[in-house]
Amino acid sequence: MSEELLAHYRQMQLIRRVEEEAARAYLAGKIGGFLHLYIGQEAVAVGSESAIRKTDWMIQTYRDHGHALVRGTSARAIMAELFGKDTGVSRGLGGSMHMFDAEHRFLGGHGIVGGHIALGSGAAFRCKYLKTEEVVLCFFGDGATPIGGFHEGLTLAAIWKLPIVFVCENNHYSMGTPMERTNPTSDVTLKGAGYGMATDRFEGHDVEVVVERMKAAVARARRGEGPTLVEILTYRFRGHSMSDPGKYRTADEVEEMKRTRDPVKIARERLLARGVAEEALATIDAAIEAEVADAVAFAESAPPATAEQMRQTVLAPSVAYPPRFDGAHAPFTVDAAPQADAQQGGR
Ligand SMILES: Cc1ncc(C[n+]2csc(CCOP(=O)(O)OP(=O)(O)O)c2C)c(N)n1
Ligand SMILES: [Mg+2]
Repeated sequence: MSEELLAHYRQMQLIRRVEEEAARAYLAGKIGGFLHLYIGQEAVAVGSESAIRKTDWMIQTYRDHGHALVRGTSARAIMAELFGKDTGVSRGLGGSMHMFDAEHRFLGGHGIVGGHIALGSGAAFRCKYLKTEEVVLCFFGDGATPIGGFHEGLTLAAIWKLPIVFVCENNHYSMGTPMERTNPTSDVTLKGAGYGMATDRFEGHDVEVVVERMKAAVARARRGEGPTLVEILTYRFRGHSMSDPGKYRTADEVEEMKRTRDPVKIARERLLARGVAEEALATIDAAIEAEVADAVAFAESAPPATAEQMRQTVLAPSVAYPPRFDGAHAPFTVDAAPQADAQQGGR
């Protein structure tokens, strides 16, 4: 038991340290765009990964660094992605919100709230259609549950008994809006019951609890008994994104949650209580520090994307760049375009 918990502690600590360093780099101006941290919620991704096989699938919202890490994306590839480098997991084009790793069966990284839930059902349909016995875990926040895509995704999964577990990571806020202002009920599982599917609801600060409860839902999906909606009550210790003034909750509330519901702290204290030596944890922590420092150095040292790399990854191969209309090497201009079109009979 301690061996497994040690591995989970290691993963949670890695997620936390990667994100703390990402926040630091963001404030130093080295990371652009959005950055949504998962700090405080780590037990959900780690426990869920432990309940599935490497051949199963995960799909997640924009709060996706932890999920990519547990699937197997390296800290290097994640950090390089945040730094916008070609060596990043999405070749630097996705950034924080769009980590995507086909090799590790991680289907993103999606920026539109609720937009990926029907995609999760689609992936589960593929598993059922091809009889692969694989399962899809589809994660989203409390703020996604009033969205149309949520209801469409759940409806299809229920009708077709798809092998999918919908995991609502209820951290009680959608940006700065508390759940009671976005949902008529505080119990998300009532919505699953409305679609006739199995449900479960529990606090997700203790990784061992997450593993056990997720295993039950995954087993149900694998047995062909259809989807489960699991609501996991969790809490994010940082702002919604890096530009969150945090005025919608008190400092006391955050401090209390950190004191009583920090997944890394809970795991650490349990390991010590089970007789794991302080030095063993210190050794793990030191290895993580080295891994994270290496990831930052890797991300920083990679050259920025060249214009040619951007062209190759943004435009379809058949598109000339800059666009040419007459075969000559004249750059496209607004004035030249209609004339060129006319010469070629229009396009
Ligand atoms: C369709 C859509 N509407 C609004 C937004 C802006 N937005 C980004 S995150 C967010 C809050 C979502 O909260 P929740 O689903 O609880 O996830 P959390 O950020 O708490 O993990 C909103 C409204 C968006 N990205 N997509
Ligand atoms: Mg939320």
